[in-house]
Amino acid sequence: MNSKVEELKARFQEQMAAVQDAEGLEKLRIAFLGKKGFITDVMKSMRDMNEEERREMGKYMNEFKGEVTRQLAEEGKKLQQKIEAEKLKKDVRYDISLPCESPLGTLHPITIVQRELEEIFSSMGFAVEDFAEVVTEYDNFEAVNVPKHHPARDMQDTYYLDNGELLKTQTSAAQNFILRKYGAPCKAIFPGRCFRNEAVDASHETTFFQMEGMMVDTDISISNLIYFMKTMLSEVFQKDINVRLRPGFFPFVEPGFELDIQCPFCGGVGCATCKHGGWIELCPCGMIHPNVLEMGGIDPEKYTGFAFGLGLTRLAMMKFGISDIRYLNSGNLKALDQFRTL
Ligand code: FA5
Repeated sequence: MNSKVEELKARFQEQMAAVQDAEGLEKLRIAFLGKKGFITDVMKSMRDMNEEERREMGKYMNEFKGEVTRQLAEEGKKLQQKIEAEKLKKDVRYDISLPCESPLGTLHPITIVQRELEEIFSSMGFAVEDFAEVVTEYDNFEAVNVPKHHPARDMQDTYYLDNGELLKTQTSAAQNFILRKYGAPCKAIFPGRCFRNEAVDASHETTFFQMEGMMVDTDISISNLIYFMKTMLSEVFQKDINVRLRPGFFPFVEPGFELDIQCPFCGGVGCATCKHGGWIELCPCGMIHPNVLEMGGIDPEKYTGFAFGLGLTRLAMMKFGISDIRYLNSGNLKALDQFRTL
């Protein structure tokens, strides 16, 4: 009986000495420890032995099994170390003090303007919020006072999902969420990507960015709106900017306005950017409609507020003098690299 174990031990040592790699080691493990391996075979054959023989054989085999397991693990570790040492030898060593050959990336012009605006508004106490791009019809339209079949929906056709949700057409889709999250008083901006089924041209894209802002408190009036807009635009263009309000219709504000800025490039004299009119239409805005406040859980008898929906993409175009909106989504690095600022 002893000789049988001795023979197995010798066979194991012989085969272990011949192991070259992880694959060979695994084969050896299966040959000895596997379900149909030598050790299992011997263990099974113990059923036919008498009790004394079984006890003796059991002891030898358990010791042998432990030894096999230990040696396999040890050899596995050695092989792994060998592999890593070889890999290290092959590794190309870089001199990190050498100048970088590949060009550095740069932030997208829209990201640059978005971050700048976030900083300006944060410094004025506004929270910066994010919202989904796929939204419900309720958030995009109903919650901002645009019920089903309202003609204002025609101007904002978009892409619908099979489950009835849609790609948001305006950052106003987050108004209800913001009002419910903060209640009153509230000061927040929420930039975001918007989608519309548009005929694409130099100033219209199917995918573009807006930055919405809202302020709700007691006694908020249009003068607060004008103050914040003027301060923000003067920071962005690094000079005093004159603004004017024209009446504009949006179902979620009453009264509603189009805020124009006096052309920062020609000072209002007239140039190609302002199409020689001296003013540039930049930001629809107005006093939040009482229905919208109410749907957001805020008492319109007690609170008032303003909201604006800045065309972030258009602002970036203006800031960097980009003549065609299509450059911005083109992924064409040669085109985008012209607006490198960092
Ligand atoms: C709105 O989307 C309103 N939600 C804005 C608003 C918010 C009004 C809060 C009142 C209170 P409008 O559809 O005009 O409004 O879009 C706002 C701005 O988004 C536009 O002035 C323009 O700068 C930009 N914009 C709209 N459509 C496109 C487009 N297809 N491509 C690029 N920019 C666009």
